[in-house]
Amino acid sequence: MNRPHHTQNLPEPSVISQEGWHCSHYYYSFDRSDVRGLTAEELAIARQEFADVLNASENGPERLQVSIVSGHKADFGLMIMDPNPLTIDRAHQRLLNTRLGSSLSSTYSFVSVTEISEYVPTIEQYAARLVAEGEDEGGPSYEAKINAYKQREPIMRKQRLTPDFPEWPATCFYPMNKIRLPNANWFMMDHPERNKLMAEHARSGMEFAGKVHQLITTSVGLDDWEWGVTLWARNPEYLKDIVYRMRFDEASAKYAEFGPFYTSYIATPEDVLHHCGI
Ligand code: 76R
Repeated sequence: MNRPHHTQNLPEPSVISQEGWHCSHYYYSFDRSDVRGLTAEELAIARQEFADVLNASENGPERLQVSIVSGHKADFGLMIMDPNPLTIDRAHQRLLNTRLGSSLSSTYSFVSVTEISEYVPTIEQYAARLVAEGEDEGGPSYEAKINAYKQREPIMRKQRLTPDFPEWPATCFYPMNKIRLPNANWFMMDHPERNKLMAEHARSGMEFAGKVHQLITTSVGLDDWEWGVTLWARNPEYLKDIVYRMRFDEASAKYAEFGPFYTSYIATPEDVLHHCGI
């Protein structure tokens, strides 16, 4: 059969990411009055079911992280990643269908996907940047930096598209936009200008190496904000430090606006139940 010319090199229609993963953040609170209506036996079964659904399962998503939320925005949160957005949503639905599901209210969710930012330099761009910063092209220090970047690049690529969750106790999620005001419109600036601001941003981020990991997921066209920022920190004080530091970067100071912040602590499903007294 002759296919129309314009569809010839197109991929098959699919919900699966072609590169990277889907990523959703879910937040829930317990309705205690509902839980109190359960007998001790029902509660034991319900608790077990809650833990089973959230502990890694064979047909479950590639990544699922549970955390206890600080403050009254939620009791706990899930961050779930998978190539298939329906596998992610299925984990959320399975939780709602457990015995404790009817005692849960969903307080917030955020849908996004991973990608390699357009501001991550290619090896060539990285080389040009080194020369612009005064490195002697072809010199030993230049060569050493290029080689280090060549080794780092595939690891960073994997970490951005299909990340492993860091084993640090504190995490913070918030959505953000780049503003579109007549006197400060991120999307009206040309690429080199945005690139310069993002390079400044990346430098201040790198000052937190070993203290903070970041995952920027994109939600343009998918949710109410343009990006989701997930931070993991060796200690929660670094969350405050990094976000404060970045407020002074022009990319944030002039162009960013932020949604609600959800600060939480990595936990097992059993920890969540114990912590919440369920
Ligand atoms: O991806 C990379 O590591 C390369 C450099 C880099 C890019 C391209 C980088 C580094 N970021 C990039 C893009 Mn970031 N980032 C944020 C926030 O609170 C605020 O003021 C802003 C929220 C934080 C805390 C943070 C941290 N970053 C982006 C983008 C744009 C995506 C696009 O347009 O494609 C946004 C919205 C954004 C926001 N960033 C870093 C950090 C940290 C800690 C780093 C250092 C990299 C590392 O150590 O892994």
